[in-house]
Amino acid sequence: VTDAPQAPPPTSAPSATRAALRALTAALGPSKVATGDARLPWSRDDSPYPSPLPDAVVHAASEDDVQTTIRLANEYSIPVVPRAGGTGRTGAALPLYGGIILATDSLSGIEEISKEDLTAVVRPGVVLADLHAACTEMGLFYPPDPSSLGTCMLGGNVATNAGGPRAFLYGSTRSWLLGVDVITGGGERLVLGGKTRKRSSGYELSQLFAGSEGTLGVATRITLKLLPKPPETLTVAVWCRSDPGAAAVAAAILAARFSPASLEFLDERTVDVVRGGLAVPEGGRALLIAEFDGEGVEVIAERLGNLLTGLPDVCVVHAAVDPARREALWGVRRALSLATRRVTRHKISEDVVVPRGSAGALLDDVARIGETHRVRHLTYGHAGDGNLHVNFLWNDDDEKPRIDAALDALFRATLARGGSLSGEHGIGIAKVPWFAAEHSATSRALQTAHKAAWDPKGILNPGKWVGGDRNHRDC
Ligand code: LAC
Ligand code: ZN
Repeated sequence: VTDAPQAPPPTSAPSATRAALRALTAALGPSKVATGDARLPWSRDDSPYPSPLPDAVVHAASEDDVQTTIRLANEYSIPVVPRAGGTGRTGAALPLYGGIILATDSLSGIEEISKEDLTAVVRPGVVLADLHAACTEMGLFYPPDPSSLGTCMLGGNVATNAGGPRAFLYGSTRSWLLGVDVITGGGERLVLGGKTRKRSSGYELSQLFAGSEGTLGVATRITLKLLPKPPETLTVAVWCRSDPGAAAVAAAILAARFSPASLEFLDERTVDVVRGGLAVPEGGRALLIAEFDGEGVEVIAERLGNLLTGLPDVCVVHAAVDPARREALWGVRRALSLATRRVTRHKISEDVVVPRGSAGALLDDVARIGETHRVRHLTYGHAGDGNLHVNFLWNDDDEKPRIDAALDALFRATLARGGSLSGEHGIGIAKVPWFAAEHSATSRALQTAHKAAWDPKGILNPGKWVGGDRNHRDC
C-alpha cells in the first residue's frame, strides 16, 4: 500500500461560500439555513477546543435535506461538518475550516421498535435517554450508556462509537449497530446492513462507518440491536481503603467469577473532589461501582457480600436494586465531569484504554507522570475495560507547557502498554498529533484511501485525523 492521494481541504473562499449559501437557502428554504449570530453556539461542543465559527448551520429535517446539502457542498467545494447532539469530548464536530455545520438534531424520531426482531430503527437526532425509555417501556434493552445520555444523540453515538459503563459486558455502540443509511461525502445514498442480527456477507461497511467521526458520510437512519430487558439489576458501591486496594477488590470480583455489566472506579483524588456531594464513610478513600443484570440478583448480592466481607481492602458496601436508589449510586459517577470542572479553571479529560489487566500499571504511570511534570491529576472511569478518564487540572496559563508534556507522556505510556488513544470519545481534534504514534503508515494510508472513496473531494470534516495532511496546529 502506498499513500493514497489526498484531496486538499476544500478552500471556502468567501465568494464560493456566499454562492453556496445562496444555493442552499434556495434549495432548502431560509428557515433551515442559519447564519449571523445564530451560528454562535456551533463553534463549541463539550470539548475545551477553540474553533472558528461555521459560515452557516443547516438544520436538516430529512434525508433529502442532507443529500442536497452535501451535493451543493461538493459543487461549491466547501466543508461540511456533521453534528448531532454536540456532546462530543474531542472536538470532532467542530468546523475547523468554517463551512457548513450539518445539524441532524431535528432529523429525529424513533421509527420503530420491534419486539419480534429485537431491533430499533431511529433517526440520528434521537436522544439516547429517549431510546432507553422507549425500550424499557416495551421490556427491551439498549445497553450503551455514555454519561451524556440525557443529551447525546444516536447519530453522534455511532459517529464516535460511544461507550459508557455497560460497555464492560455489552460492548460499545458499534456492537449494537446492525445497519445504517448514509449519505456519503460524495452525495450518494448508501443503505448498509439491516435488521438481521448476523451478517457474513462482504465487507461490513456499517462497522467501518461506526467511529468514523463524520469523515465518511452522514447517518440518516440507524438500525440497532436490542435485548430483552434484564428482569433485575443490582448496583453495588464498594468503598475501598486505597487505590491499589480498589484494584485488588476489582480483581477479586472477577476472579470469583462474577460477571458485572459495569465495573467503574473513582480514585482517591476524584473522591476528594466530589466529597462534598457524597456521604464518604470513615476510611473510604476510593470507590468501585459494579452493576449486575439478570435473574435472582439477590443470589449475586449474597455471594458478593460473602466475598467482600472477607477482603481487607473493603471499607463499606452499599447495594441497591430499587431503580431510584440505584440511580442515586450512579448520580455521583455521572456528574463527575461537571464536578471536576468546578474545582479548576482548566482541565483536560482523556479516555485512554489499555488491556484491562494493565489498568493498575497505567495508574502507576499516571502517578509518575503527575510527579515528573508537577501536574494535578485525578482518574476515574471504566476500570473493568482498562478505559480510564485521566484528568489533568490547572489554573494558570503558565502551567500549560507542563500539562502538554504530561499529556504526551500519558499517550506514550498508554501505547507502550499496548493501549489506544481513545476507548470511547474518539480522536476528534484532541488526539490528531498522536494518531501516527498508534497507527502505522500502512494503516493510515488505507484509512485515507477509504476516506477518498467515500468523500472524493474531501469536503467532510476536514482537518481531522484522516484525509488531509493538515491538522489543528496549522489553523
Ligand atoms: C464518562 C464520560 C466522560 O465516563 O465518558 O463519564
Ligand atoms: Zn467514559
